[in-house]
Amino acid sequence: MAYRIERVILRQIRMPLVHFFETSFGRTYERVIVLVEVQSEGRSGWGEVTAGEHPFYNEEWTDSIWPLLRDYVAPRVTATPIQSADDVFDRTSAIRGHFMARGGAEAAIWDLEARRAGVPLAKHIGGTRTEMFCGVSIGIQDSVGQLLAKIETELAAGYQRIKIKIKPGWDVDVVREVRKTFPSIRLMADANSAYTLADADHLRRLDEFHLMMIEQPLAHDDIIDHAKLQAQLQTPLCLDECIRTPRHAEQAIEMHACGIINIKLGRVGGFRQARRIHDIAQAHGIPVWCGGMLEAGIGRAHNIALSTLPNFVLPGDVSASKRYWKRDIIQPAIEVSSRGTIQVPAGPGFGYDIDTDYLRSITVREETIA
Ligand code: OSB
Ligand code: MG
Repeated sequence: MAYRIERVILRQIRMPLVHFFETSFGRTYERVIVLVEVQSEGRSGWGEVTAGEHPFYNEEWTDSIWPLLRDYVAPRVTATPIQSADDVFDRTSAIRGHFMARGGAEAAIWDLEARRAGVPLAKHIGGTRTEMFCGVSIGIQDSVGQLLAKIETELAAGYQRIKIKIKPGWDVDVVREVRKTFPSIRLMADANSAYTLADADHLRRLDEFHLMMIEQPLAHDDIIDHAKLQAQLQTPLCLDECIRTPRHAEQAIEMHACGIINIKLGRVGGFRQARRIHDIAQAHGIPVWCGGMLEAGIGRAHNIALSTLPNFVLPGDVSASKRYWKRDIIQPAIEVSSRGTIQVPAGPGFGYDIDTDYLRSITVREETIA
């Protein structure tokens, strides 16, 4: 049953974070997020573009998304009827990169299609789980004491694993303190490309702390150096920034550049590519987990659907709305059980309602492409 996307509505919203979030490339106090609404036959589907405010995680940022979606993606998805959301990634394949902008629109169309069919998005993408496992990502803090206090709070809330951000000067000594205080928790570290292969000896000092994995220590675009580093470490590497396409996943696995893959919907261009990467990893016995990009509720709800695919066997970075927002843009807010799980909603589409009053109040830019 083909359907036509009649309208694409872009919105930019501003939302202050409850706590700042610091990675090796800087601090974020407020998110500026682009949302994509697609309309067809009186129904809407919603997507969230996961790019940051600056082109530091990848090349996309808040201001690159708008013209890309308006001038390149919207014309391609409205031109002719959609046969299946699974074809949408290919419609935009003439565009090099810009996976987050393209993925935001693709995810909106998956949501719309699931709502048309009256099924949960999780089921529509082929997911099987009814609950997903949650960890938290804790940014770089002003002191180790603050970090230990935050970890304590998150463990008490039930989260199943703790990820801390590291960078040169905030790494081995910090991890040692965390391990001393919490000897048996599931712990990992994410460097967001803050090191080079010249730091291999230094990074090897992390082996004694039995981390579940070290995420993306080296350059955002260098699978080969990660393979060289992995050969010198006991701790499994997990790739985030490096894996943008299914082919990258195949190459990284073939070269033993990682033992685990973090899948982010935006980074790879949406559900179709995410599922392919998931399937490749599964076929090779490589576990995956769902990463986060400080999403508001819509992106978070899409991440929950993605995490229902069977090879999402490790706790990811998708956690409760209240860790980020005083008020989320969806209702109800996303909650995490005391066992550190999120119940996958059973309603059609991504399964939450848009809080339209709140959304209107935080919208700073809007444009309709018909
Ligand atoms: O590398 O996983 C990352 C946030 C912004 C950019 C990159 C990353 C992150 C996180 C936060 O780790 C995950 C989250 O809580 O959404
Ligand atoms: Mg990461």
